[in-house]
Amino acid sequence: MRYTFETDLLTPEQRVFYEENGFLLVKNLVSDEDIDRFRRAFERICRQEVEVPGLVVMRDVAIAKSEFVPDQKAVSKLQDFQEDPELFRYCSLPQILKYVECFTGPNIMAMHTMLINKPPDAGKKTSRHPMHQDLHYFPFRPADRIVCSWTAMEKVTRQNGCLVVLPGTHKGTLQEHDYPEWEGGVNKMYHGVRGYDPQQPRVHLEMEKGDTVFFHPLLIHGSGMNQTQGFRKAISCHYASGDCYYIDVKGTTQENIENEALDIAVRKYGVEGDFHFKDVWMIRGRLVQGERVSL
Ligand SMILES: O=C(O)CCC(=O)C(=O)O
Repeated sequence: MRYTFETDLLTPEQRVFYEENGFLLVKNLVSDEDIDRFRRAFERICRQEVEVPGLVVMRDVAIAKSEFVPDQKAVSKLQDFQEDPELFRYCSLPQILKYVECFTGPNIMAMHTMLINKPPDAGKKTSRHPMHQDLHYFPFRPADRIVCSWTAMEKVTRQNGCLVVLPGTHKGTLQEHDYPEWEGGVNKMYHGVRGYDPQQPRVHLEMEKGDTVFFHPLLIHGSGMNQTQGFRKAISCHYASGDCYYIDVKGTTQENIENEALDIAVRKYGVEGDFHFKDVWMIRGRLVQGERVSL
């Protein structure tokens, strides 16, 4: 088996399922109590009661273009919450790390953190997340030692825009990504697989609060429009083995995201000159288990 390690946690059926499909859904992994704490931490940030270094607060394009409203309804996503102890607790939950270890091995870095607050769609379908591979954003390898955990903070359904995956696509290669040409606009950094064929067989991952899906960074996935009036919430972390290494993405399909990420980093950290894509990731990464060998 190439994608999973032998531990005493995964059943043979679960291992085979991940090997074949590139994702694994675990029911009821995070308690209601923990999720309610994450929700309260999110609300405090939205009310601007706490300041978190490095945190990126994003707004949906449909909202960003309208008048700014300073409350949680304006926030579509928090990114890089590694300096918020309450939210970052998610990344070190022992029951999550036990699963993560099956994909990364014992040295574990939390590399990328997000809380997604998918807003009710304002009619322009901008709440969709285009189909993409997360590896597009990462200048580190090997891909097989990277995994995402994504936990539903409430019931997620096709109606409120659950995750959609293309099973087995983790066995392919990294594809070219671009901004999709959507009439209503597309959110910042939401690149999609170029020339994506919507006829490919898809699976909608409907989940209950606390259910968690682990998936491979080459798995093509996205999420649909939120057709309800509620804000669909999920919390996620991308983990990588502490033994992963950085690569130079110059001259590869990832050069477009490198340029965009560096532009943002220059504005965010005020850095200039000798600052590289890998530095963006070195700053974000936090060790959560074992040793930080080379990341
Ligand atoms: O939570 C979602 O709607 C999709 C998140 C996602 O695919 C991502 O941020 O890479």
